[in-house]
Amino acid sequence: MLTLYDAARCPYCARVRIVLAEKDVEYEPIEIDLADRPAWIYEKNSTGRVPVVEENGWLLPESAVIMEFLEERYPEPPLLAADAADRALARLWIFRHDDFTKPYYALRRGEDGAAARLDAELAKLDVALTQRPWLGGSEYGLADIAYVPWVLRARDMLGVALEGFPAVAAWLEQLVERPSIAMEVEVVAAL
Ligand SMILES: N[C@@H](CCC(=O)N[C@@H](CS)C(=O)NCC(=O)O)C(=O)O
Repeated sequence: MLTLYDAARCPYCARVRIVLAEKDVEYEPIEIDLADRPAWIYEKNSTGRVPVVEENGWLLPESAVIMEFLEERYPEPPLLAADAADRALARLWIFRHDDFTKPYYALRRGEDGAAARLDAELAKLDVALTQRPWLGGSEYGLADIAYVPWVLRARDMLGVALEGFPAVAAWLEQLVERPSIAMEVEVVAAL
C-alpha cells in the first residue's frame, strides 16, 4: 500500500491528499509534526520536507511530481486532459505556482505590500477563470488541485476576500462541492 508522509497544515500535502481522494486510492497517512520533525524524515527526503510518498520502499518527494506520478500510476479518473494543449496549460500553471505562493507566504509573515501582491495574483487567476471554466482548460484537474489549497487557506486562514474576484469565488464554490476538496475545507477549519 502507498504511504504518504503528510502534515494536515501543509498545502503541498493537500495537493497529494486531493489527488488520492479523487482517484479513490487507499493509502497509509503518517502525520509529521512540522514543529518537531523526526530525524528519520531526512531518510525519506533529504530536504526533510513533506509530502513524500512511499511505494514498496521507493520514495518520491515534491508535490508537483507526486501529482503527475499518481496520475500515471492511477489513470482513472483522469486529472489531465486528453488534449496536449490543455495538458501543457495545466503544467504551465503548476510550473508557475510560486508566483501565487510567494505573496501568500509573504502575507502570512505580515510583510508590507503582500496583500496587494496576492490580490494581483488572484486577479490573474480571475482573468484565466473568466476565459475558461478550469485552470487547465475545459476540465477540472491537476492545475486546479495545485492552487486550491492556497486559495482556501488565503480565504479561511488569512481572511483574504474573494468578492473582488468573482470567477475565482465561483471556481472555489464549485470545487468545494467535490468530496476531495470538502475534506480539505474541514482540515483547514480544524487547524
Ligand atoms: N517543493 C515542495 C515543498 C514542500 C514544503 O515546503 N513542505 C513544507 C510544509 S508545507 C515543509 O515540509 N516544511 C518543512 C521545512 O521547510 O523544513 C513540494 O512541492 O512538495
